[in-house]
Amino acid sequence: MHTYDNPVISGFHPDPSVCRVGDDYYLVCSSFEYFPGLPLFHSKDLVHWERIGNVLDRPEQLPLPLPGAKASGGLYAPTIRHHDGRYWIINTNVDGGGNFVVTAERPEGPWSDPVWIDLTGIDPDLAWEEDGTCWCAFSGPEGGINVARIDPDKGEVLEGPFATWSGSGLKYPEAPHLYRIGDWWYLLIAEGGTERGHSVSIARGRSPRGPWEGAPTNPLLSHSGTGRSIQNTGHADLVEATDGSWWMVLLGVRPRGFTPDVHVLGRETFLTPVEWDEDGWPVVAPVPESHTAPGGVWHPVPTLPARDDFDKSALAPHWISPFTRPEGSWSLTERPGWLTLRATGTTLDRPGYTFVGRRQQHHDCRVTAAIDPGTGRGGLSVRMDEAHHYELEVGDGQAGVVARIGPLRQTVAGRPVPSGPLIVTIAIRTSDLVPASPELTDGGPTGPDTVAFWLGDPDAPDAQPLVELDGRYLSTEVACGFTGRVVGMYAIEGAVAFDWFEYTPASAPSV
Ligand code: 6LW
Repeated sequence: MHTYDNPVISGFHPDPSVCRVGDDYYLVCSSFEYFPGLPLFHSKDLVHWERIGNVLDRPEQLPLPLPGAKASGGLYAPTIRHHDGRYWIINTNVDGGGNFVVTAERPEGPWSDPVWIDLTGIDPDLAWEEDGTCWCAFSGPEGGINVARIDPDKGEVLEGPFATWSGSGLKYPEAPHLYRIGDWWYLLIAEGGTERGHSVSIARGRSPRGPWEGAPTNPLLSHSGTGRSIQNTGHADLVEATDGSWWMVLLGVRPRGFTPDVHVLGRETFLTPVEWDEDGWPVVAPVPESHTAPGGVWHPVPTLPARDDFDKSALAPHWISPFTRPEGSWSLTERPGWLTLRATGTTLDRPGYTFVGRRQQHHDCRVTAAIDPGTGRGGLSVRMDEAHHYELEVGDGQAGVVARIGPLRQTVAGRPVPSGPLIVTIAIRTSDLVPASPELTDGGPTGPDTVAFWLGDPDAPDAQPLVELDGRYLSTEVACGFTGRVVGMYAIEGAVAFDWFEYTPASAPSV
């Protein structure tokens, strides 16, 4: 038997939804203001997940820039299901249009353009009765769980919506999923809010209309008030594995640092086993740091390459951009073997800039890139949002570190650099391993990590350390919102070219 470690998808991949088609599992997550939207993964064993693309990767599917978009806006929680020979995803664009359905013959796509549904609220789900009747459960604008009978092909509401079972009384009942299992319909929800009080609850009835009976053991799952290293567990989806065992994917966080401890990687996707008791209720153990893998299959998949030499004709699907990625803002052909970014905005402090990055997926990691600023200005940035980001910026013969924390913005550690290509590095280390520099915290409580900036590769003799900043200010608890850190390349003046980009987990195995 094999053992897996949680999270099964690290970095900000919240609100996971999973379905099984034969021996294949597919999983989709929220992506908020980032383009392309809705990352889609494939697995043969529920443990090893390979990103196979993004569901919304065409401007006509996702009008960009998202009108009036803001950080943590955009695409909230999706649901993926397979029915009648097609893959279905229902989702909410809170910054443009509301709830919609997209379908595909193959999970790799192409996915259809959105069919919009006149339902308000978030966290829509899809479930079909045997006669083909389709139900959409969702978290209604009044804060309760609602269900409506819909035609998902036409986007028509045929009945309802009407309020239904909304949990055991905790705040924010949301993330509903309907399942027909045996003689029962089950309604799984999250309640308690996506912070430390997050939990999973369930009810059952003889019809999607109810009436519903809540499980006597609700909440089924909560880490609230425990000392577990995984917190905020909730927003779950159930799946029966090929061997007949049952599993739950859900979101959780891995906080770091001194109390009140903060998380920097966003809400990640975790996997935990589900048993059924003699009364037909699911029993969910606390989410384990590691566990015996689902039986029968162990199917490792290719992990993200550490280095991208930008020698392909398209950007790999894990590259994401906040709010938009207009034609002409990036090129892989202008300078073959380089990614050339052209400025569309003059600052990272307001949406509309050119940025191409990837999720930070490890607490300890190093990002190194070869940059040629030419006559432009840009560099490497680690960001939460427009008001919380650090960057190593090169331009006008100078390299400097810029820190934006809320209303404060400071340039530190500038120094002259020769023209032409140079190597720049951001090294992120957890405080547990490397106490933050005393001058940073005056010996006070340590944050989750430190973010160090180097000219050159830190392992090279000619490397020059610039400065080391406290990582707590790039955490969700400080920045607020639903995402996690993204590290990437940007241009805010002219054209800036990148020969390669390397992301190396400092201690954890690559995902
Ligand atoms: C998601 C909802 C939630 O739609 O946050 O806190 C939203 N819970 O379930 C974004 O993740």
